[in-house]
Amino acid sequence: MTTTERTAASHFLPSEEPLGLVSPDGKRVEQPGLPMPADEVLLRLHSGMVAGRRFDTQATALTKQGRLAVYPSARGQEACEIGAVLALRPQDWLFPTYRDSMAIVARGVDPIEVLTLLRGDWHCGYDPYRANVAPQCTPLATNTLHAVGFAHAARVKGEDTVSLVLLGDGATSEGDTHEALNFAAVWKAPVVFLVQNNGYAISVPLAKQTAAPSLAYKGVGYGMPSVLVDGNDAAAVHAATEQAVARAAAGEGPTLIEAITYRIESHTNADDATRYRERAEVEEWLERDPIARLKQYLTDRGLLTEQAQQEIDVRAEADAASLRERMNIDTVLDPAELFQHVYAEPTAALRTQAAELAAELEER
Ligand SMILES: Cc1ncc(C[n+]2csc(CCOP(=O)(O)OP(=O)(O)O)c2C)c(N)n1
Repeated sequence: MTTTERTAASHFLPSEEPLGLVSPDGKRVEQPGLPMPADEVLLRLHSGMVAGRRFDTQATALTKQGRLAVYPSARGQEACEIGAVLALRPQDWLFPTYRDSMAIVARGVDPIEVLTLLRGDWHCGYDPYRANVAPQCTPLATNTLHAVGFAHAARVKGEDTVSLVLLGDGATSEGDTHEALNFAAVWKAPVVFLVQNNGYAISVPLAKQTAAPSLAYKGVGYGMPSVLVDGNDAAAVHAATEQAVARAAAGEGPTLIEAITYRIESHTNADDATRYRERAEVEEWLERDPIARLKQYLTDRGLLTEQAQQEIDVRAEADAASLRERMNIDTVLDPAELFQHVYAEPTAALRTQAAELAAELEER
């Protein structure tokens, strides 16, 4: 390729300020090039975020009751989780992390199956092919490579499938992310990278993570359009993701979206965020709540009535109650399952260990 054939860098550059469509106080913001989703989509974003938050608070409560081993809350990140997932087409695939249970529920997976991993049972409690959702990845950034390989393979097979991969600000420092971005751009793989920049990688603040002007610049270096968006604005996240999915599906290659948001809770229930961040900072972000702003916008426009809001709340409450009841039933696990589904043909050592375990269980 000669220099003249290269795309100008400016084509890839993100905006200076995050793109938004609804301000923190619920007012419409004009954003050239980023269309406002239809009213019906905005209503689905709103009810999805309400349900997502209720699921999230329920899961957090279950950790306190000893029913869930660990839960990384996505409270405050609802606009990213729901906004991005609702922009996917049925045939697309989601590649989530441990933080993204809410997004998987929004994709249609039964919440109790989603929590199987975090409950400490099977690694993945749901059938990935039923809702096109890959297993949640706990090793950081490994899902970026899975998403690129999957998308590339789908294209080779002539399928119209886009991969959406969710990753955190910390994960952008992993080598895997850089390999994934490079291959995605070179292959023009149909992938959308959504970086949820929630300010922290456990206790490491963004300033200690990167010296880049924004994480969106990481896409520019590899040759892909990079978008900076207000991650607490569900309309904007949805619109940016939908555009990126359309580009990918049209064969125009990957997009990196950085969504600026904030993790309201601690990293997980095993972490204490008060040890590394000030309450005032959290308060500031509570003012930019993603649900409150869209609700305000919809209410002001007469699209969301009090009765409709009540119905949404009742539904979310019923879903949480059902999850709670089902999580209160102890699972019965067969220890022999430890040895299943690892190798098609178990190794001699594994066969011996399985026999030893069976004998030990027999003795008890
Ligand atoms: C390869 C790898 N290294 C380290 C860890 C330990 N670890 C778990 S979460 C985390 C921070 C991740 O932060 P970020 O990517 O910003 O995502 P967030 O948890 O904020 O959603 C780290 C270092 C891990 N899971 N995998």
